[in-house]
Amino acid sequence: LDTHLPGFTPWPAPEARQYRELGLWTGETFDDILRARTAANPTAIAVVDQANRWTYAELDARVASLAAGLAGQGVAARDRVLVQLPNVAEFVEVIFALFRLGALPVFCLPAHRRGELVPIGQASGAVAIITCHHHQLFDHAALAAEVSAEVPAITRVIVLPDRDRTTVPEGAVSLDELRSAPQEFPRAAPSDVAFLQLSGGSTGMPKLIPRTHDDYLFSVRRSAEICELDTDTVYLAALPVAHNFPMSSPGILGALWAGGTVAMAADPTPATAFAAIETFGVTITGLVPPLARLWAERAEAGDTPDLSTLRVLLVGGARCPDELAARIGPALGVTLQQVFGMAEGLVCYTRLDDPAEVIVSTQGRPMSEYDQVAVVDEAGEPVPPGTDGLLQTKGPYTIRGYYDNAAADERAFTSDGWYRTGDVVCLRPDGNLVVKGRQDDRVNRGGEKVSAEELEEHLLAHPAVRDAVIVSVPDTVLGERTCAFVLAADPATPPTLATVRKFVRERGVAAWKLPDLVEVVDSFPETGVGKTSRRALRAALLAASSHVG
Ligand code: J2J
Repeated sequence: LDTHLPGFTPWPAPEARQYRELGLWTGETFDDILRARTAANPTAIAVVDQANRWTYAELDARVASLAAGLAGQGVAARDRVLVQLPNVAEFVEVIFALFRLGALPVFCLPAHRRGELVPIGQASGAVAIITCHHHQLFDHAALAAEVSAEVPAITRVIVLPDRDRTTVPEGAVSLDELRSAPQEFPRAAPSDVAFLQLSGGSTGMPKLIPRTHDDYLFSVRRSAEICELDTDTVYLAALPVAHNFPMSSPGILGALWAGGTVAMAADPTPATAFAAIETFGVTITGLVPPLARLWAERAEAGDTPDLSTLRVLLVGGARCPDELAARIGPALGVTLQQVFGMAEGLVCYTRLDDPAEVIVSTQGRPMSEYDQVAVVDEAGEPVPPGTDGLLQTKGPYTIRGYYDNAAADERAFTSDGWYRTGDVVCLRPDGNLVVKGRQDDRVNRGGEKVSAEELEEHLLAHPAVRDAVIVSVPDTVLGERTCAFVLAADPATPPTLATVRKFVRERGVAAWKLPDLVEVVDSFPETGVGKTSRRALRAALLAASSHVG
């Protein structure tokens, strides 16, 4: 099958041919991998969580009957389906059932609300949403019903019942009642899109990332090799599993690729995750830096469950301070592996046998010798070696365009197909990258990205706000936090942090996007060209806070 999903930008034919000839793209699908691992070792444990423990044979059987059930609901090959599930075994079952059908999961996060899910539903053209009933006291079934009411194409709401009940709300279909007798479906094309991932920090029109079986499986396989996974691997999904990092670096898919075990942690706190490590015999996991700090502090304090099975801790998603990087290995008795990746493609790792200096002070090097990286200035010209510049990349698993979004492509890709990451990096002579910052106004709040533009739009809708500018401010816990500089509509009644946060929350956005600080000012400093100077605002805030002491 040579036709691709409309809205997907394939790699140019010569590159695609080269990646195939080199054996980087193997022509396998995710469903092929599950079937092959099941055939090879049906009784090995594939997935565990607090309530479930499934062998590969059991997972495969569940996938077969759920795929048939979804087909019975009219979900067909190439249909997009929003998946909003917490870290539970059923996440794996659902996405592999969709793969078996040739339908495309769209990976939403449990923290997403109406303000994210509606635009994602519209942009993806989704026909269904699969979610849980409650998670952390929030009614996801009710949210899904709202989203389906607002997005006419979403005609089915499929809900995983809570563990202590069997029913789901009116109007929803229970995932448990859906399973039916297995049937055969045409095999998906390896070169076609397998799912849509989300880009961090996008506005109104979300940027959806189309990843193919060929390209993603290559990155999963290389990641599994670099992280030395095998059939004894137990990977703990501690971060929300729909993120690209716990999904694929090496993540749950890496663990399954290697024939190992996926363990799901209900949340990433030391209390929950340490118990999971002991219970499931976890060997490897991944965290963002603020959580890695929490884990290290907790372990340093002593009296923890037995963590001796844990061998590797990946840390990424945001810059890991060198000081923290140096603490992690000794505190947790692990090898630290830094990972600098992006859902659009390129993933860099430090290697397990790298010298300590490399592991502690760099974000590693690309996983493949076929990754191309360039460090350039604003004009796109290469900067001298060893100086800071903007990272651009292309290669066998870095996309050539977003899903059906020409305006975003125009900004994010060069005319010859390089992805402009927006990251400011320094490429060392030894080939390792050090991440220095961002070119744009995106705030990296402990790994969760906040688009300044998106948050500003929400604030501008508040009647007490005449104008607003979001800047990132350094934070010892999260790395960065969001500060909203605000011009009050009426200086006599300036908006407060509490009212602004409540307002943004009620507009239905993920909690991590609520501003951390509000500073009411009389005017915004300007750059020479009449644009607001975020740099000057940031400097003013730092100066003011040092006065306060
Ligand atoms: C500094 N910034 C980093 C790091 C990502 C593995 C790991 C992470 C992601 C991810 C991922 C960083 N130091 N170690 O997809 O497979 C920032 C950069 C980057 C952006 C991508 C994976 N690791 N970042 O975080 O798509 O700014 O992917 O461009 O969410 O996170 O964000 P995202």
